Amino acid sequence: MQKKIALAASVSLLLLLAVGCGGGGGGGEKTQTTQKTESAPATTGEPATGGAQPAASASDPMNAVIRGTIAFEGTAPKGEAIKMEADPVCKQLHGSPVYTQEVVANANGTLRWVMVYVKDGLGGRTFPMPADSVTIDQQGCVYDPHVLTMMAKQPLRILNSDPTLHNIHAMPTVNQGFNIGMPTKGMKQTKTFKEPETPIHIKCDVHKWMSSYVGVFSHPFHGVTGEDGSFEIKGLPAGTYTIEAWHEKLGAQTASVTVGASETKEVSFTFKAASAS
Ligand SMILES: [Cu+2]
Repeated sequence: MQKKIALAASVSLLLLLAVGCGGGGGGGEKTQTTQKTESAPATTGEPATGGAQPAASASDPMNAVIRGTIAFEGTAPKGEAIKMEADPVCKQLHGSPVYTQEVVANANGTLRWVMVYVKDGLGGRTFPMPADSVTIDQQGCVYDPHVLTMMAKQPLRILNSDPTLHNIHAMPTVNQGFNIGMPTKGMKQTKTFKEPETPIHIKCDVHKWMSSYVGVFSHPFHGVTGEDGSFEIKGLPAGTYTIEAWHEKLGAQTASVTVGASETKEVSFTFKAASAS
């Protein structure tokens, strides 16, 4: 008796499958899906650090740009040569003095090593993880780069390119910190910060002059100024944003910027030399 019921059930299932396959919609849908994938709009620009590519849609195109420069007013403090004698290996790695990277004025009157990022205005949007990891190297007994930005949960590759012991010590307050000894040249480690947190201070417990800052964000709209002091945040949806510029010695400034779809807006900040220096 039970066998018969089972058999009947199998036959019904076969019939259902046959109906499903023969139905007019199936084939068409498949083609549509393929087309959708192929014709997906290309992302309209890379974010400041070239990481994630947020998905765009017709109703919420992500192609607005906010860009500008970080001007520097006044005289930068005299670059202080780092005393690397404490570790002869570090000293030997350099033929000429190495200067601190705290306040670095560029030749064009701008400021280097400023983190610039969207602080507010993205609402509840979420953004995919960038495909690439972010790298910090310990090279010549300084951190390269001195300031970097990344997304939460994005892998942070830590390298030691020096033939000496470095002890990289991250000191977040929201995230879990880490403290890793890397005694040999070529050592690698990978770490992540799970939550957005800016800034996170990183230092070396062996070489007290070694210092770096990391900005960790829930989105890909961030970057750090380089030798021309400019920044560009691409691939934004239209909206009103709070843009923040942060410098380790000269503080933070914010500006509110409204940008429409496909629009580019300029915003600039001016940091003044600290009077005490
Ligand atoms: Cu070190």
